Amino acid sequence: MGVVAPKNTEVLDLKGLHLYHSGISNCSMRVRIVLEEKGLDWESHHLNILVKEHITPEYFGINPNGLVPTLVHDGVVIIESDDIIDYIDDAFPDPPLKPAGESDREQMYYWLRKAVEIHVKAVKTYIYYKRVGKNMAHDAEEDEKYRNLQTNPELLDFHRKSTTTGFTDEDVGKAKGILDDCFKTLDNQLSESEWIAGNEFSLADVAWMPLHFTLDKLAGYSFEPYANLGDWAHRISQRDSFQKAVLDWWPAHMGGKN
Ligand SMILES: N[C@@H](CCC(=O)N[C@@H](CS)C(=O)NCC(=O)O)C(=O)O
Repeated sequence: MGVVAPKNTEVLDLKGLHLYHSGISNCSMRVRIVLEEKGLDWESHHLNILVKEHITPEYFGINPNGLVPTLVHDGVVIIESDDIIDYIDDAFPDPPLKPAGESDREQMYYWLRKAVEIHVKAVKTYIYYKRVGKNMAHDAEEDEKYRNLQTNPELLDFHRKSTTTGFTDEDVGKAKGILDDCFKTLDNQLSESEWIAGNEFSLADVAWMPLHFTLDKLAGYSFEPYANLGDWAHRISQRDSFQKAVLDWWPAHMGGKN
């Protein structure tokens, strides 16, 4: 979706880079990783999604889906993590996080879009079923507030399921099937190249590392069968950006610092 015209016009006056994000959110991690890789100064607007700090008319006025992350750059509002990190790489090209070669770049965009495309049906469904949904207290008044603010049908349906019937074994089986296919393909890819889209670290690696991290930490998804992915994740975990963007923001009650 990229750039949006916000209803909450207060953000139009913001100068510099402002990130609305959550410590635990894998989509927010992507943006924080890119900001740290590029050594940019940014202002944090932290919203704890576990206690629904993002479910307010003010925030829906900035991001019409009521999701984190949202980047505001000199008053320009950008939503959707894949579009945000692509935008940052264009606006601040040093060091570049898009491969120079055409086929590597196509591969990068394929995996970048894929990460976002499978988010609700696979990643979110699997994590909520395994972990988050069970820990989230539901309150009728809060649920009504959400329904009044949310207009996106896929998100309304997800919310309805997670607050009423829960996800079925079939939903979760489908989610796991999608994840298994992706990780199997990525594991094969990483036997041929150092990184997901060729031999340079790129936005594709940025997009998938948070999925690896949160599926492991929050949902106990097993990466045992994927040795190349294990090696790739280890290499990323050694980068400064991983410490600053992922570990430093991981919630304290889950063993992190935030
Ligand atoms: N396609 C969006 C998905 C954003 C998203 O689902 N964010 C999650 C955290 S990773 C969120 O805001 N969850 C809170 C909610 O669903 O209310 C993106 O890539 O930015």
